[in-house]
Amino acid sequence: MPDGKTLFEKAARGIRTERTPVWVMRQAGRYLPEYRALRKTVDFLTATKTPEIAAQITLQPIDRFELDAAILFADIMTPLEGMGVPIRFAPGPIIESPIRSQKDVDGLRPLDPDEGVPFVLDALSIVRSELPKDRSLIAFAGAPFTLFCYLVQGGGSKDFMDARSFLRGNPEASDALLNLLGTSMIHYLRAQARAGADALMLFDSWVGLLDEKLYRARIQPVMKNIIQEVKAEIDRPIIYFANGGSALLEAASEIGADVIAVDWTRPLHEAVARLGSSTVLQGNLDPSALFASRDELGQEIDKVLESGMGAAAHIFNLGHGIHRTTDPDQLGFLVDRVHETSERLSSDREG
Ligand code: 1CP
Repeated sequence: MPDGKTLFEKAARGIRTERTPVWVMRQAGRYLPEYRALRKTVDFLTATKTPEIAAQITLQPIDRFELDAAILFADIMTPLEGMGVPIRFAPGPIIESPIRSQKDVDGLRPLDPDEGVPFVLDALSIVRSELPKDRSLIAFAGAPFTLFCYLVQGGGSKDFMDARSFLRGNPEASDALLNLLGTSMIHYLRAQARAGADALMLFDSWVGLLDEKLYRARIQPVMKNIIQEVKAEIDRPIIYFANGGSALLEAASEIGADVIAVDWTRPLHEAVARLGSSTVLQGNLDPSALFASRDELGQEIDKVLESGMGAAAHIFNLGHGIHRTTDPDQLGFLVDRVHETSERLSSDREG
């Protein structure tokens, strides 16, 4: 690492590396026996609010596998308590009093990270001091539309119908809520960068429920503003995950993020064909491929790596979070296979 940049950071900035960096969404979590053991002694909310425990869970997958990045153990809903929304987890987030009117929106306050999420900032600085220098630390925030979905719906849902109807039926209150979430996430991401995060990620897990016209009109401006305001203050690569957003790929790529993370429904070479070869991509193995035989899993991994060769750079990941029933040894196999195949593909390219 002579120039002080990790493999992950080089790729995130569009530089091709001698092998493809790899990490997986939800790598700190329930598929790991050491996580489940720890969770028997402490509930989820307490774990996220205790810096030493959050740091320990963040490092669990790093101790086990040769991953290029750690992602902080927290949740997209973690900063919302600091905005005045009580949340509980069972295991997904539950909001007892959903936001359903302008009055409800007026009752919220913008996030002050030092006051609302000091434990996240402390956890990041612990992890950064313990993480090997050649690994990067990713901090994240929920994208405003995805947070809006949970806040208005009151919890998880297949189609977030109440949230989407509120977006159309109460446009002024909705835009006020989206903007308040946008401003709060700007403060949150900047604070996390200052606390030690090397890269930032925005999770837009439910944005694929929107059509392109609605996304461009109501969501894209909020997203553009986040990227612009964060970048005006700190220089960190930003990854945007627009899950289920293959119809929104062009619109999502216009917000100014450094890396576009894609789900597994379209191959990476299609994303390159649509967005151009200066695009940096993250993804996109189907998480269910980890349940296939080693033969088939190996072939699927190779296909993703080959498909990503046309991008300016590629960070290997799953197309969504690793499932909680996954055998951890399958992830070990994945990491080794990504190393082997991507080294071979890179040297073929050089030669
Ligand atoms: O019981 C438990 O131990 C809690 C399960 C759990 C975990 C391990 C939840 C509840 N959140 C998390 C951690 C988490 N959540 C991380 C940690 C770091 C890592 O990735 O390793 C991250 C990045 C998240 C982000 C998150 N939370 C997202 C965005 C990514 C995605 O998967 O789409 C979303 C949508 C959530 C909401 C959430 N939190 C928890 C659950 C079970 C859910 C999904 C609920 C639902 O919609 O039904």
